[in-house]
Parts: sequence; structure tokens; C-alpha cells
Amino acid sequence: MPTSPPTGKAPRPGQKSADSAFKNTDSGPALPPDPASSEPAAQKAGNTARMVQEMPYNPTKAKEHGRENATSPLPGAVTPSAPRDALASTPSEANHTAKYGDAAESGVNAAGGSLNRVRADSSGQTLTTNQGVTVSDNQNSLKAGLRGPALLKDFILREKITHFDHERIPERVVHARGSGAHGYFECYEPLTKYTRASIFAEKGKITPLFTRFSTVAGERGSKDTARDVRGFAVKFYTDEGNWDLVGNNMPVFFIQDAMKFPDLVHAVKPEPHHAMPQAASAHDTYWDFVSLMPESTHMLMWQMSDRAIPRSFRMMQGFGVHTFRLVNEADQSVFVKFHWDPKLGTHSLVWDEAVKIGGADPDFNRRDLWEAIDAGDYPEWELGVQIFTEEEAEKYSFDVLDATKIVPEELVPVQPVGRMVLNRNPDNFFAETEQVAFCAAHVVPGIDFTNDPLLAGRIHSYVDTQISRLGGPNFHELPINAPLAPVHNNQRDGMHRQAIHRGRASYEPNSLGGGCPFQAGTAGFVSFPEPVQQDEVRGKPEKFAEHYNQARLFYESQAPFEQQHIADAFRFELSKVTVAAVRERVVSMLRNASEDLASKVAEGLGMPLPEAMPKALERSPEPEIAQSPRLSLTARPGDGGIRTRKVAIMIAPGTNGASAWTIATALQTEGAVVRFVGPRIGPIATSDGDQIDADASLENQPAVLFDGVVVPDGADAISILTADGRAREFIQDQYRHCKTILALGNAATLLTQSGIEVTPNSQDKGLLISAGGAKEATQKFIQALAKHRHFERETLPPKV
Ligand code: HDE
Repeated sequence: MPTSPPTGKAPRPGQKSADSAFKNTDSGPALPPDPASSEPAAQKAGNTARMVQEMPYNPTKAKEHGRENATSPLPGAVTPSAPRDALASTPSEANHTAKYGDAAESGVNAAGGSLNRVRADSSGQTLTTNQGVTVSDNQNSLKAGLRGPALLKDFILREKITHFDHERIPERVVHARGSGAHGYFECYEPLTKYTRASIFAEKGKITPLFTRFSTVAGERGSKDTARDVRGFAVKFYTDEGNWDLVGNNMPVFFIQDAMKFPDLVHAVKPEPHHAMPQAASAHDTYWDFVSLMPESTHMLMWQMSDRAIPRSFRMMQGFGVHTFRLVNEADQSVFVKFHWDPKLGTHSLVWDEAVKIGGADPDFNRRDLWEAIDAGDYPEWELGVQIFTEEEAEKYSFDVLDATKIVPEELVPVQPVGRMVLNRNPDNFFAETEQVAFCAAHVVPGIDFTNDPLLAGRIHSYVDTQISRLGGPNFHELPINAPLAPVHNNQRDGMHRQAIHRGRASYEPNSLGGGCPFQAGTAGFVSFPEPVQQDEVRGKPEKFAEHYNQARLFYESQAPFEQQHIADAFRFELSKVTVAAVRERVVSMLRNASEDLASKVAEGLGMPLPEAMPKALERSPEPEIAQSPRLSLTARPGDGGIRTRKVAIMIAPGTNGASAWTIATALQTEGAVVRFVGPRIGPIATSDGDQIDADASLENQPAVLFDGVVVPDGADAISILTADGRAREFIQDQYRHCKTILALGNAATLLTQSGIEVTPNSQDKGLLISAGGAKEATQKFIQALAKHRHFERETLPPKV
């Protein structure tokens, strides 16, 4: 409850002055008007005077000092029953037209809230200008004569072209390429023991949200499948304001202090002289920088792992990265790390595939997210928390304020607290996904920051960057950014202001606005009172000097094929570096994390193993664990189904139609997305006199766009496909990328003609050759497809 101000003196009986004296805006009589006056201006002046007199001084001022107020601030002073006319900007608000409508509803800021108020639909409507003037002809500019010059007075052409000229806004300086969707968060059980955050208050509580996934380095039009970290940013529209959990799909970061962020980004972005390469870290400046910053070693392991080439946004983990605080009603705080775990499991592409998808479908991840949501296959993640106390954190061998470190799940298990479902695609990419502004500083009561020095820089950076990207300080009013929780403050003006504030008081404390909007006191966000008792210094704690223990932990926790992929990625990236000394420096750094990895990489680059890089901390603290199985993708298979997996059924004239349909039906029943891929699209005659309408072709949907392929039997079809280099290439890529392949009957010939060894008792569980019926074969195919990949097939160099 707000503080009640001391009751002021009742107005003195009005000394008679002209009623019209209260119609002036520059000065007025010394005494209030006669309360009996029927003149509205006099009544308003009388009400205003009474309201102001009710607050003869600022009653909270005396208590604004001292520690007690710092942790338990008082609510602001308000005039309990401030008269409505006294708060109005103008008495003329009582008038009404279709445009200016009615006076503001008491306590309502209509500039925020649901997107309904700005949705637009043009069905059945005529074309107009931005001023609402109907356009008669949208084909021709205004000319002096049919063949004459276009005229300057053609305001319709000029408006259209001018608007077009300004359609683009600056792209995000990082994370420019991304895709988003709406959805909701559902709380499993109250988490009130740890936090007063309203989204965790009750079992089943639903909070709307918008999530955007992104790559980091590439420009807005770059390919989705670059080797890169993925952004995983969630804006929760909670009933106590917006909470943005702006995370990544990897739980650590390259650097420890915000001071180094511009350097990191300059190093990874295209090199400044020739602006190459696009969306790639495989170049000199990046590896030069990171190898001079050995604290990046742990993150490099993640970035060189398969996590950096996700199969789908729907199949990525997400992490808050920093250690945050949860704060409960009793102002007790614990540390927390946030984790998002996808229901479909965490799955990746392989590098050769990612490169080819870059050409075949640069929108691969964007399309995948869009298609799944449109098809009603709503992606879902579980939100988990690792909760630990400050005292526990003190004992760890690493510093929890160091963003290059995880808290291993073996030390602190992840507890599921709710789920996120993305179930609504945006109506408009620009208005929603491009204009959404995430901000690491957006926290709500119950969630607070820690002293992670990387986080500190982020708290500043995000609002700042939107000011230039979105053109001013009012980007919070853009519909996608406006909270559902009401917004009331005294911030005013600036470019593109939407809200039209009623009243004359835009400062606080005030008595002319009845004290409103007033500070909420402890009902509002109270910063956790973390004690600070140190010298101001530019520096970092000693524990931050340990750079390799967790890099080693990550590498040692991977399955052999994952370790090989890490080595392959380092080899590839460093082979693109032109300065050999930079390569050597990276390998010398890797020796401190893993001799095995360093020698594989050195060998792959044809270079001798350099000396290990001197460590910042010669005697490392003993790590708690040597392996963490949860860090391997093999620990995250997901729910084991094949829902939304894309399967190609390769057909050609003469395909056995019955087999093709049996397989298609069975796969679709399991939720897979089936495409008939032919030498061309359109109807294709089957051996049984039927037709199948191919919806994709070997040309427009190459193998890399599918999770598996089925080749039905049919003598004519198989000889057509075997003679088609694109069909053989399709099979080869499916094989090389360790995907599931099913060949029915004589379709095995296509495989052998593609260079694949088809041995009867092969160990390869993803290579299915079936002489029998399509039905049984399909069941085996479904099981094998659910495994995602069959890395037992993989060789270096690839056989096929
Ligand atoms: Fe960001 N980051 N970042 N970042 N970041 C931005 O904000 C920044 C960091 C992350 O989908 C920018 O609106 C600094 C870590 C995501 O719109 C900018 C530092 C993590 C997104 C910015 C970091 C992230 C951004 C650019 C070091 C994972 C995309 C455009 C101190 C926990 C959000 C924008 C979206 C975007 C600054 C480090 C995640 C410039 C200064 C660590 C997911 O403000």
C-alpha cells in the first residue's frame, strides 16, 4: 500500500475572485475558488488546490536515508482520492471524436499490452496511402502526358518510394541472423522457496513469451548452418514485467570480462580490409585473438564440437551462461544457472553436410522452425535450474562468476521447473522478430544479477545498442517489446513516442498528479543487498587464471566420434588460417587441455607438435571431476521418436507404388515428414499403373535436406536412378553423413552403383537392405532413423 500523506489543511473559505480567473494558464488568484462555483475551470482549480494541500510536504523524505530504506524502501506518497479532473491534462478530454476517442481510462497505459491493438488485416480493403487516402491506380506514376515526364506533385508515388527507401534498419551488431516464435512457459511446481518471481509462483501458471534463435557472427542474410554459437533468447512477458533470459546454446563464453567483447567480435567478424569471410570463424584474426586469450579454450571446445552446427533450433539446449541469483520473499538469495533442454533431444549436423546445406538451403534452421510450428508440431523445452549457495560456490575449484566455466551437473544436478512451448509463428518477421529487443538487464522481482564481470557489461550494452538499431529510446513501446504488465513512469518524449500521457505532472514526488505514479516500496524490484567491501581496481580474481581444466573435462566427456569431430573442426578451421605461427599458437594452447587433441590437430595440419603454451597458473587447482557424461550429445537423445524428421522417398518412373505408399503411410503415422523425390517434380507413373506426384526433385531438394532416405524397388525406376548422377550423389551424401538408408529389393543396386559396400551382415545399423516386404522394413527404418545418425560408419577420409 502506498504511504498516506499527512492530511493537509482544509482550504480556506474562498475569497471572491472572478470565476474566469481560473481559466488562465499563466497565473491565478491567491486563494482557491468558491466551492459553490459552477464554472468547470473553477471546480478543477478548487479540486487541484485541495489535492495539493493534502500533501503539504514529502512524507517519505525523512525515511529515504539509511540501510533500512535501501533494503525495504517505502511506497511513494499518494493522495488517496485525487479528483479525476485535477489530474487531467485538459478539461476538453470530455469531448469525443472517432479519432481522439475518450479520456484515458483511469490507470491505463494503452501503449502496452497485447498485440491485438496493432494487428492489421487488409482482406476486403482498398489500397490507401499512409494518410488513409484511397489509391485509384497503383500501376502508373503521374505524368504530364502519357509519354511525358513524371511529376513532383505525385505525392502517392513519393510516399511509396520514400517509405521503401527507409525500409531497412541497422542489423544487430552480433546475432544479426535469427528467427523467432511466440509461445508460453508453464511452471511445474511453485519455486517460492527460492524466488518470488511471479512466473514460478504456482503450478500450471502460464506466462507468454517470445523466443529468438540466432547465429552470432554472420550478417542478416547469411546462411543458417555456419559453425557458430547459437543465440537462445527468451522474453517472458511476466505479470511483474518483462524478464529476458538472453542465453546461448553453449553454457560458457569466450571471455571473462566485458572489456574484451568488442575485441572478440572484431576478431571473429569478416576481416576489415576485404570483409571476408562471411559467417565463419575460420580465418586469421579470429584464431590470432583467441590464441592470445587462453581463457577461450573451454568455449573453443564447444564451438569446435557438433553443438556449433545444430540440426535444428528445436534440437538445441539453451543456457543462461552466467550465474544469476534467485531471491525469495524473505530476501534470501541463492545462486542459479538456467538450462533449456529440448524434448526432441540435442542433435547436430555433420560439417560436410552443413557446408552443403549452406548452398542448398541457407534458411535451413529458419525453415525448420517455421514449418514445425505451422504443422502443429510445437517445439518444447524444459527449463531446468542448478541451485547452489554462495558458501558452496566458494569451495569449487573454479569461480562461478567466471563465464568460461560451467557448474558440472555432477556437482549440482539440474532440476526441471517448467516447460516452454513455441506454438505461434509471427505474422510479420520485421515487426516481431527483427524489432524484438532482448536485454540482459531485464530482470523481475525474484531474479537478480551476480558480479560476473561479463554480465555487468551486458547489463549496459543491450539497451544502448537498441537506441541506434531501433532509432531512439522508445523501442520498449514497439508492440513486440511492450510488456503485458502495466507501464507507468515519468519518462517522456524521444523519437517515435507512442503513449499519450494524461496530466501535467511528469516528475516524482508530485502533488499535482496526486503523487502518482508512486514508487512501490518492497512490492517493487529491490536489488539484493550484496555486500561490497573492496578497493576499486581494474583486475580479476586469481581463480580466473585457470583456463584448461574444464576444456579438458569437456573433451574427455565426449564419445570417441565426438572427439574426432572436435579434432576435425580444429583442423579445418586452422587450415584456413594463412599465418602458420597462429596455427602453432592454437595447437600449443590445446596441449594444455588435451595432448590427444593437440596431436591429432597437429598431424592433420602436417605440423610438428609445438611446445605447450605457458600457463597463467602453473599449478592448477584439482578439478572435482574428470568426466561429465551429461556433456556428450549421446546423453541427450530426446524422446526417441521420429516426429518431424524429414524422409525422402526416392522415386522414378517404374517405382513400385505399393511399396512407396506403404512406407510413406507408416512414416507419416509416426509423425515424420515424407517427401517424394523424383528426377523432376510432378506425376510419376508407378509399376502398378498408378501415379505418385513427386513434390520434390533431386535437383531442388538434395540429400542434405533429409534425415533419411528410402528407395523403393521397381526395376525400371532403379535403372533410371542408377544412371542419374544426382541420385547417386544423393545416396552418397546420405551415406557419408551417416544417415539411415533403406533400399528395398533391387534398389540395393543403386547403393552399390553409388560406391557403397552392401554386405549381408554389416554392423552398420543405419544401412538397411531388405529383400522382403515394405512393412517390416519400415519398422526397422523407423528405429534406425530415431537414432539420428550412425557414426559407426564414419571414416577419415570418408570412403564414399
Ligand atoms: Fe550478447 N549482445 N553480448 N551475449 N547477445 C547482443 O544486443 C553483448 C553475450 C546474446 O535475439 C546485442 O540486441 C556484450 C553472452 C544473444 O536479439 C549486444 C557481451 C551471451 C543476443 C550484445 C555479450 C549473449 C545478443 C546485439 C559481453 C550468452 C541476440 C544486438 C559483455 C549468455 C538477442 C542486441 C536477439 C545480442 C552485447 C555477450 C547472448 C550488442 C557487450 C555471454 C542471444 O547488445
